[in-house]
Amino acid sequence: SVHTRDQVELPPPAIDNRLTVHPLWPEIDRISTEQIQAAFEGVGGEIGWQLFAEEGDMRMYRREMEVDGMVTDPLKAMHKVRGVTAREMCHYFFNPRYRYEWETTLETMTIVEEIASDSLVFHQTFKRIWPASQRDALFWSHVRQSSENTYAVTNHSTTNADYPANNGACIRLFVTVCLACHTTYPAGETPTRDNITTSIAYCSTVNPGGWAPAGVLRAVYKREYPKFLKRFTSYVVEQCRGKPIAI
Ligand code: 6CM
Repeated sequence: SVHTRDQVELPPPAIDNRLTVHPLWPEIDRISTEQIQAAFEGVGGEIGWQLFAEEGDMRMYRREMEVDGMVTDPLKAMHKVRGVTAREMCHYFFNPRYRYEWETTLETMTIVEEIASDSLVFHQTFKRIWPASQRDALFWSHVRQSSENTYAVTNHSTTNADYPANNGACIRLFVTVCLACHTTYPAGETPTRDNITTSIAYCSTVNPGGWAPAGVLRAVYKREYPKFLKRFTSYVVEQCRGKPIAI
C-alpha cells in the first residue's frame, strides 16, 4: 500500500518486535500497563483528588504528597478535544521532532537510545527555576495501542552509564508520566474530523530529586501544567488541520 512519510511514522498498532527482546521490555510493559489503567480511573472516591484548575473541558487535580520533605504531588488531568484522534495525539507527544514546538519548560533534548519504533530513551534538561538548581531527567518513552481507538504514551525514569545523575550543574529529577487517549464517534458513522472526540487522561508524578522549595514548586506546577495541556492539545489540532485522519 502507499503511505506518506507521516503515516509510516504514526504509532504502530502492535508492539515493535525489537522492543520485546530489549532488557527494558519487562519494565516498560509492566509500568505502561499499570499507568494506562490508572489513567482511565476516575478521580472520585476515597483517594482525595483536589481540583486545582478548570477551563472548558479541561480539569486538573492533584494530591498533596511529600517524600523526605520533597513535593511529589501526583497530578491528574482530564480533557476532551474534538477533531483529532488518540493516535494523532500520541504521535505528537511521543515523536521528538515536534517536542520543542509545544514543550516550553524544555532546555535541551537528546535521544540516548532508539530501542524500537515505539520506544526511545531521552535525556532532557529543563529551564532553571529560581532559586532551585537546574534539573535534568533520563527516561524511556513508549507509545502503544492499548485497545480499540485507544493509544497511550508512558514516560518513566531510567539510568544510563553514559548519563550519570548529579555530576554537573543539574540535579536529576524522577518522572512517571502517562498520556492516555481514547477516541469516540457516533455508532454507524465513519470517523471524520467533524464527528470525532478524543478524551485525554494525563498523569504525572515528579520527584524533584533534591531540595526545591515546596511553595515555589507547587506554584510552578499550578501555572505550568494547565499551560502545557492547553498548548499541546491546540498544537495537535493545528497540525492535523486539513490532513486525512489517522485512526
Ligand atoms: O509530560 C510532559 N513532557 C514530556 C516530554 O518532555 C515528559 C516530561 C517530563 C518531565 C516533567 C518535568 C517537569 C518539571 C518542569 C519544571 C522543572 C522543575 C524544576 C524543579 C525545581 C524547582 O513527560 C509535559 C510536562 C509539563 C510540565 C509542566
